[in-house]
Amino acid sequence: MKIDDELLGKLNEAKTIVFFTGAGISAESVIPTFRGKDGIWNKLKPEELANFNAFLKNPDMVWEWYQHRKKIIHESEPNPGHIAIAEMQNQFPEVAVVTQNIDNLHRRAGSKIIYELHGNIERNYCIKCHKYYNTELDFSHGVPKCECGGLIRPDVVWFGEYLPQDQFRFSEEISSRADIFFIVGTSAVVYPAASLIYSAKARGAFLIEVNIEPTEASSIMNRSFFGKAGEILPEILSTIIAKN
Ligand code: BV8
Ligand code: ZN
Repeated sequence: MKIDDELLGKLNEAKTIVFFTGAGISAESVIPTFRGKDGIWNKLKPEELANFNAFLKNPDMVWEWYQHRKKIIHESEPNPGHIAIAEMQNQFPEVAVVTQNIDNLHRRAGSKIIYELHGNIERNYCIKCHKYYNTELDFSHGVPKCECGGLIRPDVVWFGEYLPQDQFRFSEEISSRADIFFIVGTSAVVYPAASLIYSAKARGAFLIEVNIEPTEASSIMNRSFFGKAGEILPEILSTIIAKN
């Protein structure tokens, strides 16, 4: 993996770094991606599960699926890719993570500034009174209900639902100021999340892609490193530490 002088120069003068991440950064933590060969979406159709109508029609099935994913997430650890991103905080004045992942692994790896575009599987709320339930839910009487009688749902963004406006606005703001914008482990097909790549480019950010294969957005990258995030990001970090 070659880090050329121009890239080293960019890394030298960079103040604000953004890491835009998707399921691929958690693949080496044994969390299945969505579209990879053993991806989640190969077995189940997103519109069948990750949307509000599906939840209303069959809350048991949707909860069974999220409880299954939560179990996998709790049995997994942040990998060297998550950890390298967290350690970048000691090398640059401002480092932010803008993630599509709901798995909380960036936080567990020690990243401080994290914007969660699609929510977080550790949070839940009542669809009627919006009371939050962020503790372990009791499934002994079936789908968990709120004291108001409303159904409790995971605090994740389903297809056809708006993103949390504050998270998206903060993500847009810092992406527009980024000197370097890393795109790590995402197929960049889900919107409006993927639009941040194009707005960062339009605002002059230096785009660096880290993925095992080219994606929809590869054509606009300044640099593409094809390989595993858990191998490439630690290498980039050690190059940065060596120069500092
Ligand atoms: C909305 C949370 C407004 C839940 C998720 C414009 C154009 C086209 C369509 C639309 C559009 N605007 C809106 C839409 C519709 C839709 C959309 O984008 N559809 C797509 C599929 C075409 N968007 C929405 O519905 C959004 N809401 O628009 O609201 C609105 C409101 C009312 C009416 C109309 C509009 C909400 C989208 C959010 C949905 N929720 N997740 C949950 O997780 O259960 S999306 C979910 O899927 C993830 O969060 C993520 O965003 C996406 C998966 O993508 P990736 O993370 O990139 O994962 P993927 O598997 O695809 O790729 C993995 C990559 O990693 C691959 O490239 C692979 O090569 C790489 N990789 C693998 N291993 C490694 C690796 N790389 C490095 N190292 C490795 N080891
Ligand atoms: Zn309620």
